[in-house]
Amino acid sequence: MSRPATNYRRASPRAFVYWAGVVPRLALALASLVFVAGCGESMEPSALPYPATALSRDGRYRLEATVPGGAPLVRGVHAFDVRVDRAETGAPASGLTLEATPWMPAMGHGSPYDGTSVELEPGHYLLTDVSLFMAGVWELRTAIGPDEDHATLSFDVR
Ligand SMILES: [Cu+2]
Repeated sequence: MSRPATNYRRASPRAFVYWAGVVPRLALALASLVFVAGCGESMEPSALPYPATALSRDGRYRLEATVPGGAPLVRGVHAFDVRVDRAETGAPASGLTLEATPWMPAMGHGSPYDGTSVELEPGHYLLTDVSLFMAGVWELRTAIGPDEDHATLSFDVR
């Protein structure tokens, strides 16, 4: 037995109710996707101060970091100019070793640090080959030897 054609007419109000519920949810999901994809490309000024500064965890050192070319940083491999002063006296802190771990806090991942740290002049260090491969906020988590102190410098990457 074939079904009466009226079945189709009865089905359509239900189909309308179904789509009326689904379409706004799809639109919302799509809109949030666009927002997530777009926020890294934003050309709005960064909320983070530049040059980046930090006081070390144990309060020994004050750090200031810049990148040739200045802010905003673009995705890629960077060399960081880091000036380290003794917090108490403001004198350049020489003879330190700096080791940086790039970290993206919002996404919980880092990037391998293959670079080196050299002291160019007293208290002025160069960290080479720091890979910041995504747009967003990156931390440069820096271990400072030989005192085993730490400092975190934050950068906005476009
Ligand atoms: Cu990431």
